[in-house]
Amino acid sequence: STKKYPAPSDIKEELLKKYPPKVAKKRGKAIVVNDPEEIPQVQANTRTIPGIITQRGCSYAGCKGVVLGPTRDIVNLVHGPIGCSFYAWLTRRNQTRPDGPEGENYMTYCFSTDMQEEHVVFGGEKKLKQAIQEAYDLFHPKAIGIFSTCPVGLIGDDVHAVAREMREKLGDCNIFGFSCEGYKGVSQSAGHHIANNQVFKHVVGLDDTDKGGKFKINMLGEYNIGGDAFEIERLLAKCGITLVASFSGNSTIGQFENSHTADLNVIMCHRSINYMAEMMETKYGIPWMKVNFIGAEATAKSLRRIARYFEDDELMQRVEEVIAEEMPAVQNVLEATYPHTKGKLAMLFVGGSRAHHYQELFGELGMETISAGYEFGHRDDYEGRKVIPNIKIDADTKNIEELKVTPDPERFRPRKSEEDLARLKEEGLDIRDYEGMMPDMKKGSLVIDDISHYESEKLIELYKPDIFCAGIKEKYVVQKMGVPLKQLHSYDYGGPYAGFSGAINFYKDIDRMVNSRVWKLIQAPWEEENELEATYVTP
Ligand code: CFN
Ligand code: HCA
Repeated sequence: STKKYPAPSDIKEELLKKYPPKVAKKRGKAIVVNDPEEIPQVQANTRTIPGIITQRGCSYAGCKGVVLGPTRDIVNLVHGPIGCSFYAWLTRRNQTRPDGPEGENYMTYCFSTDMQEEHVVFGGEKKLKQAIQEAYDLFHPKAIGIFSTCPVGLIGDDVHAVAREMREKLGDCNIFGFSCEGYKGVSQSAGHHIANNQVFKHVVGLDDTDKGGKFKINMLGEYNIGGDAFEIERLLAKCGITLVASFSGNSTIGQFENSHTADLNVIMCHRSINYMAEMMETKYGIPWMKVNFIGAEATAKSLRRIARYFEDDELMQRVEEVIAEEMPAVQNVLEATYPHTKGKLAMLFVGGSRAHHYQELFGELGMETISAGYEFGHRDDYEGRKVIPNIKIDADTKNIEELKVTPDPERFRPRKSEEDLARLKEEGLDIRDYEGMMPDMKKGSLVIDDISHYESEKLIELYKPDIFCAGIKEKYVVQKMGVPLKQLHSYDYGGPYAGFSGAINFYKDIDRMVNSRVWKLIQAPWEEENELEATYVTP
């Protein structure tokens, strides 16, 4: 890049300067200057320091909003005050086809027990039973999931006992609870884990029907934000790959029940769904492999990896044909945008996988990601599995129980033997090889976990990036600073950004954003009036 900015170590120092010593020491461990050759250790998945304005959300958001939210035919019933439901009501832009072949679809509904003071004082189980009965009478759904919010855990309502009782009473409705109170764990991440456990325990494996298909996969960690899953489904179908289940974009409970019949799990967002993949491998023998459909090159590579895994010449040839068919349109748009986007600087602070995945797309536009970080990623998401081979996948989440999973004597079927996997590795397909954010970022880029609001403002001042990618809480402050912000959560109003057509959409949107002069014309309120400055009290 041609832009000049201070050395990353100076920037780090500048970010920490304002904090009291103890806070600076802790934050310092979460801010690291990257070196892909010698990956530094980064502090991640630790509690946010109180008083710091974080981007993070809660466990309930990770369980209800993220993992179960995109399911179509499970009634997602929130046990708690109405606000918890309202703020998780389709705000994530997980889509559903308006034109069917849906059948049941409850995604647009907002189910809540509407907990009141009376229930906090005298208990809310009765109200919960009534709500389940009401949902059942109205819709006769195949399944109802109950999500605990903070007060439920505080007063001790037993949602699992209620689920059991109502399941027995109603007979033909699968009812299960999630103890995903917002305060569990340190972020959304704990909620992912809780969601994985309960879906695995109560749903996966219920339907053994072999539904046919030669190359059967599940797509894990794809949530159909802005219609991404539709584009991926289109590509898989075009290649002749059968999608048994998707966890959980555009999914049905029937898919989950049947998902153990697949021959491979491919994982998009490893952070949110790795638990499911590990448990399915242990119990049923289904191997898993990381893929990435964000970026045209990444999409091509991922399709080739899947074809390679199945070791089928016809499939490999078909995948090449599809890539050759799709690429010219992508190249055309890229040729038109690249000259305007080349050399521009991006910063990505979002979630637990996109801050990494979207660097591919920016790379295709010739843009450099100078600084990036996750809200709630773990160390393996940053440092990569390869550099820390013995990392226990979820070692640092102490307060979420792991399910005890053992091979199912009847249904365990190793899809590939250890020898097969070793041979594939020799031939260039190491299904266990996935890299995190840092191996893919340049030396000297600044990696920051759980970035604070203050730090992001400082970063923008110092780097003057051409685009900042984050979420709704950051969007307007950043734009008032004269920098366009692309929401990498909801895509604002855009998308899909996955696959080949998604890449085209992204190139066009980013070109428009980084080359618009409108942001520079804005005068922020604090440029007109005196700013109120506060300093931390040092104890
Ligand atoms: S769709 Fe995913 S891709 S599931 Fe996760 S870690 Fe969130 S909701 Mo927002 S956009 Fe984000 Fe990732 Fe996986 Fe989304 S980067 S924060 S919990 N996320
Ligand atoms: C969540 C959901 C979220 C929030 C997005 C944002 C999403 O974490 O609860 O902060 O703008 O993608 O909808 O990540």
